[in-house]
Amino acid sequence: MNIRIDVPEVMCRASMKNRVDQLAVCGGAPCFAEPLHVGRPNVVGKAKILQRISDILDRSWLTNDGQVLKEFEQAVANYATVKHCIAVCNGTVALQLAMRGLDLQGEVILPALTFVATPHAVEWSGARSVFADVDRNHWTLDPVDALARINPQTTALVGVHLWGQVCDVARLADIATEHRLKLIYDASHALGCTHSGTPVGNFGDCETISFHATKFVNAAEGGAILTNNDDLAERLRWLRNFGFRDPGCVASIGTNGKMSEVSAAIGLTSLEHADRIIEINAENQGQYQTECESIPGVTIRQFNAGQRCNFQYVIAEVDETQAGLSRDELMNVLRAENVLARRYFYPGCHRLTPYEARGVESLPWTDAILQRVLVLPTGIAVDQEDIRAIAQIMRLATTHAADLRRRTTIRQELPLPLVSTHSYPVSADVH
Ligand code: T4K
Repeated sequence: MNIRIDVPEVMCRASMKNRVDQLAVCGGAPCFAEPLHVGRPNVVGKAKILQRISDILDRSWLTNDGQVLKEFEQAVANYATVKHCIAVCNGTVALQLAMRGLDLQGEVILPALTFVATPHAVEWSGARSVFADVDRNHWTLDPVDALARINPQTTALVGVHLWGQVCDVARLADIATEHRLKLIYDASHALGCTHSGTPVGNFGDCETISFHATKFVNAAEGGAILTNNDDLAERLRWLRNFGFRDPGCVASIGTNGKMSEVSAAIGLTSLEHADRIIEINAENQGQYQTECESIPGVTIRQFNAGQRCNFQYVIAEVDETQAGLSRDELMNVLRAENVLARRYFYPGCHRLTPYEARGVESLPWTDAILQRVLVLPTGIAVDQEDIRAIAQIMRLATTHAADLRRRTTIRQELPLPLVSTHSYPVSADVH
């Protein structure tokens, strides 16, 4: 699946800045004429997508276990070398169905350092989220803290392979076995990643994927549950289709979690480019690492070291004492330059309204990490020149931190545009 992608000609080239007074927070023009988003979809294989959609329309079979959906499920299963892939309408529903399929009740232990969809899915399934801290090195569910929170009400552990870093799957499996707990992984960020050579999709009772537009393989909206468990796979197929076991025979309460043929067509085409997108992401990650090496207090985090990684997120860790600027101040500097850096998943799920009201857990590593993390743009819409310009902005800002801190503009958090009106060229040619 290593297909060439003609990386789009980005029209809005950066203007390189050399002096602090050129920074936008000091009154200069933004470095980028148009916003550079985190999560810009990798739109690839446009001609192939349109051909597939045309075929779908000709067949007049738009959803409900269509031909393209089956092809997509098989392709994902092959890619992850897992027995079953059950594709659904999004990653949140994938989590909800996984939890329903495994009959989670009582309490479920999970990290607070995740997108809010993870605890929400626990609550939708009727269980209660119990947040545990993350491991200081990997930033994934800490087996020691998870173990300490197990009580007779606990029914499951949910690990999150955050930003492609695979959890400590061996220790979590041991704990789950010893305490007879179900084990689910939210692998929304981790398709294509491996642990000890085993691809994500093969761990725990099942793993869930997101194919949202912002993911490196996308179906516009989509998700999937991957499992090697035949019974669970069968149950999930009923659950996704209103509980129908056969036409006319409802086996259980179900929902409508089906993926349409059009989404499957986009997903299948995207998956065909997965390896090339990973190569581009890896190049971007390497370039960020090189460019940021000499910036005090800014470290580009290396995920899943020694293993295969999809590099779909580039994470800068900002150490305020060395950088002279806080993460938020640096984010404001970048946003003023039209680099829409994000501080995912601040302030942590434990501090979001529905969960905070129950009393905030003490999660020291989660809180510390969430003060330092800045997610930078990557994917096929970003090129090496852009990365050089982004790094140069951060270098100028940290070099002149004391000067910048005297300005009020550095404390102004610019809102993110809800909908972008800018049209990026996409790659139409696939070879
Ligand atoms: N578990 C984890 C660990 C997850 O991270 C997620 C989702 C889930 C579960 C649930 O999976 P899904 O149900 O979403 O399949 C985004 C995504 O919406 C969400 O999928 C993702 N994680 C989360 C980390 O990020 P937002 O609210 O930050 O931003 P959004 O979707 O508006 O897009 C971000 C930026 O991307 C925008 O500023 C502009 C750009 N963009 C976005 C879209 C949708 C485009 O340029 N084009 C587009 O079509 O949530």
